[in-house]
Amino acid sequence: MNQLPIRKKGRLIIVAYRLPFKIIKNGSGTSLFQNSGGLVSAVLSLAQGATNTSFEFEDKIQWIGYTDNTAEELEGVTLENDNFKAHPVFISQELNDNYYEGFCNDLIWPLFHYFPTLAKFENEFFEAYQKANLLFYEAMVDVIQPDDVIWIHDYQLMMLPDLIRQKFPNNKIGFFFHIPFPSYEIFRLLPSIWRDAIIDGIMGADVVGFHTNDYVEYFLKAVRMVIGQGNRMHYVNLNNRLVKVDAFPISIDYQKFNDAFDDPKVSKARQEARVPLMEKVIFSVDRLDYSKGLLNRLKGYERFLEQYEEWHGRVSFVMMVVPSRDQIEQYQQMKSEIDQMVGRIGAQYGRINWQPIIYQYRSMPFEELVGLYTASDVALITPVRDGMNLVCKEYVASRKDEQGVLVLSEMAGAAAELGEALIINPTDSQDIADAINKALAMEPEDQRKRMVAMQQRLREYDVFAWTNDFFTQMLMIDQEHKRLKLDYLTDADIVEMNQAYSKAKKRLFFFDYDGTLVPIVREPEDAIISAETKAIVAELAERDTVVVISGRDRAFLMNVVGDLPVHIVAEHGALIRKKGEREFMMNPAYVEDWKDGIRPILELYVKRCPGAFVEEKETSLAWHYRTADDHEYALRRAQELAWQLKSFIQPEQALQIIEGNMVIEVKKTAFNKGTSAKSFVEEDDFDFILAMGDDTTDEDMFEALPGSAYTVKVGDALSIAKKHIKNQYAVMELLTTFKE
Ligand code: GDG
Repeated sequence: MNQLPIRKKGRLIIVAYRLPFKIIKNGSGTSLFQNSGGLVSAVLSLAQGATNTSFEFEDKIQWIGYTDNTAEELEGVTLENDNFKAHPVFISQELNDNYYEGFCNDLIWPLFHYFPTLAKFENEFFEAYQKANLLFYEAMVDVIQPDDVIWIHDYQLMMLPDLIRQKFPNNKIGFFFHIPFPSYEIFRLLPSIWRDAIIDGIMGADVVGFHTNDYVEYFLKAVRMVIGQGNRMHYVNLNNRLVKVDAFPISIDYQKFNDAFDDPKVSKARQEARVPLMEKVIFSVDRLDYSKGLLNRLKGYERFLEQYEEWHGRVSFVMMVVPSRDQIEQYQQMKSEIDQMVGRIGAQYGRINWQPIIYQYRSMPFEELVGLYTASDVALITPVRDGMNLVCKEYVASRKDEQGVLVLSEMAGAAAELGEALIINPTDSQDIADAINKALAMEPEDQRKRMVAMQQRLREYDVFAWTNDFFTQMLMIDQEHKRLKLDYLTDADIVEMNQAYSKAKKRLFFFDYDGTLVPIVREPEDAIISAETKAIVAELAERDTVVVISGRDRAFLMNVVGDLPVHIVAEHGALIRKKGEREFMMNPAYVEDWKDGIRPILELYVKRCPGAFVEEKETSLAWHYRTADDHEYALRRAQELAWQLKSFIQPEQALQIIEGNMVIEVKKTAFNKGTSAKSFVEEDDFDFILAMGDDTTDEDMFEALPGSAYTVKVGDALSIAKKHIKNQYAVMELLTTFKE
């Protein structure tokens, strides 16, 4: 990965639901026992400089998280070890029941894993969630220092980024989401106040990370639908700042699992595991959870036994289930269904000397886990929904012998990266049965090829690369901000510009029309340039080259500025009328081969949105909703339409969707205000260029002009223009200052 030249210093603050320590009381005092999870080691490597990021972290890592201990128990205890300083968040039992057990685990977890029928929508859950997020915030307020970088984790803390942002606008905040972000149809099941709070909360971060591109896309759609903000590639522009939303597929400490193969304790565990087992071993391990597809797996295995008799007596399926939340009724019920099904399969297919399933309900030490990974011929991972799934990655990494077959559900985020696995649909028992058979029969050479390919990918993007990637993005957003920052034109700037103007011999002006030469008005046809403005532009055009560059059609522009001695660019560069000529020339790059496919979609949205209408320009189609009866409703429809168009349009159509002021417009990508402006610049050796515009489409123009050009954005939206100016009246004032 490319390293950025800039380095940034500061402390690292991690916020996750739980502190990564057990607090152990011993005789005289207390010690912290650090957990060894993936996140802890990733963060540690970052702080110890083992990961080569552009951040240089100072001091110990500050970790904010919940602890089971009470404030009294921790009174006087130093919550620090060599690497971390812990800042505990105390949450009362009652609050935690409604917050963690309630909102997080009885609502968000099932809903976001596509189990809406298990989701409980209780008002007190939401209140508790807000209160608990505030408790995390309060635990941090006195910890945060100006250069600190804050990294918040997961669905328990979705409101925290914005709480911090309000008080600490300049600190870098990252947010990573470890579970799936669902499609909008699921997300919208949440009451709208909750939806708003979640999206607003997360959008307080600078960088928002998910495991896969699908989750990114679903989240961006939720942002669009809930707060009405669209995205440009991976950026959402909140007017005063940018948020980057991207995929960062979490990984594992590859080397640790790969090296473990040769660890004597692991070898011993591997050998011991094989002794009582049959010729072939299938293995699985997961927490007890409905998302993990445990029953689907058993059904698939049952089908396999039913159909592939040749394997009877030759295969052992070791199914380890790690206890989790089994105090809850749903989980108890699931567990008893698993118990029954394991019993039934054993009773039907087992023999005195063969047990088809060895099922255990417990957790294991690391060595036993890797011992089992490396003792098995097949890993059978069948979640019905899983954010990523690390077990499958650990299985691949631990196979230093390059043997073993991974059977993996397409519903795991990891499936996007592990294409060489046998990918199955967990609801399809036949699919699972066939995959088990194929895996058991797979030739060693085929196993090796697949394993090596997957290993190479995981080695390159391990958990350290993941962290590095995330932090690099946090830094890059700073650079993007700098590029777009708001810098108003000062009196001194105007004096400097006037001097450059006087000195110059060949001067070129670009003016956008709506919002620049005329104020924005409710009815587009009422936007008629005033006589006063016209006179100012005419005076400039007497001496200099002036281009009026707009998205409007040619008829309108001819009507309003056709009598001025200016060049006119219509429809974002598709049509150009040169000064003094009568006719517009069509951009030769334009091919009319697309409108019939797009028009019906826009018309459908006219039917769905009373008052909206389609405008057909020569080279574009525009869906206007300025005139819609209900603006809020129309805005939602507009967001939906833009979304639908984005998924409908294929890259080879070379079409672009422009989200303007109360209008969604579709046009060809072959030209824009940038390509058009450039063609004028190239016509002569201009030594003074000034471009002004207020619209998103003017960004193309600002970007295309040479570095020496003056670029001025009208209004305060983020822009790559060098300077901003308040409004259209200020534009006129500025133009009157240019004298020969
Ligand atoms: C969430 C998302 C996402 C399990 N049993 C034992 C044991 N484990 C370890 C595994 C693995 C981890 O627990 C389980 O990780 P998963 O990713 O499979 O699942 P979740 O806990 O649901 O995690 C998930 C993850 O966050 C990260 O973003 O991938 O989608 O749901 O590391 O090895 N470890 C030991 N003994 C056990 O008995 N030592």
